[in-house]
Amino acid sequence: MIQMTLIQIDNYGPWTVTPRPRTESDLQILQAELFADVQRQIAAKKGLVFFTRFDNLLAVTNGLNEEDHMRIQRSIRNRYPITISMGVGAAETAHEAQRLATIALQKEGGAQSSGRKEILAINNLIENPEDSFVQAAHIDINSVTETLTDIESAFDTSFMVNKAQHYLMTKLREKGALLFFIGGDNFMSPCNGLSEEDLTNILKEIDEEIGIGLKAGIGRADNMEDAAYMADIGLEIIREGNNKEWIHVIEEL
Ligand SMILES: Nc1nc2c(ncn2[C@@H]2O[C@H](COP(=O)(O)OP(=O)(O)OP(=O)(O)O)[C@@H](O)[C@H]2O)c(=O)[nH]1
Ligand SMILES: [Mg+2]
Repeated sequence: MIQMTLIQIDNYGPWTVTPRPRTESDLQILQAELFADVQRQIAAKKGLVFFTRFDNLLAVTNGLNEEDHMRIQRSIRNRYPITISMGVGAAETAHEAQRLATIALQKEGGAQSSGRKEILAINNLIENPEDSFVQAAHIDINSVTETLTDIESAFDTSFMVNKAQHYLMTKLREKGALLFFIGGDNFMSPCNGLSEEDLTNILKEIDEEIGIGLKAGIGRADNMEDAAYMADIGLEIIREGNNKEWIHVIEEL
């Protein structure tokens, strides 16, 4: 099972414009610092946070219990001008886990409700460590430096990376997997239940449809940190073979 946590800033929309619109750069700094802060705390327990929409962060949190979540909320409240609510869910696929986490939080009130503050809404947690399992795919664009970064304008490269992201999200979502941009030409997909054949077919389809070549390292572990690390090793092995493989799975360190 994969466990996911939705982290949502409480009443953020109204706060950004009260008593008058706050300087955009300050909001960007707040969002970036909150992401880094929550990442540091969740990473300490071998989880991983994705910046998603910044006011809503999604994290793979296998290994974090109720108290771990509460401590993060308290620490943010003590140091920031905002509070965060969380929803937690665990399921066989990442899409289902985040859906359960989201529904649990939505039941406690809206994101723009001034009455909802620092809620921890747990649908379910992984109780038995033996049930904890994460499959992660680290997906990367082939030769982005030669074909885009060193040739196209920065904005046009970003546009192409975004296009690849949209195609990946669309196809992975149909299989119950998620896909997050993690910087550069890199994407991370928590993808429990996705077969190697399905992922290979998705990468081949995208190459045919938009001409962007992708490769994926896949890692499997009882926590996100180790799964992502093994996925990174898988990518390196594909590179060593001059990107001939579409995917490479690593299950043991
Ligand atoms: N978040 C993240 N970003 C990375 C990682 N590795 C590389 N990047 C970023 O992605 C950019 C592209 O790197 P590569 O994918 O190695 O370069 P490439 O030209 O596409 O070469 P190949 O992928 O080997 O075909 C780098 O300049 C970094 O900005 C990583 O592990 N994580
Ligand atoms: Mg690349």
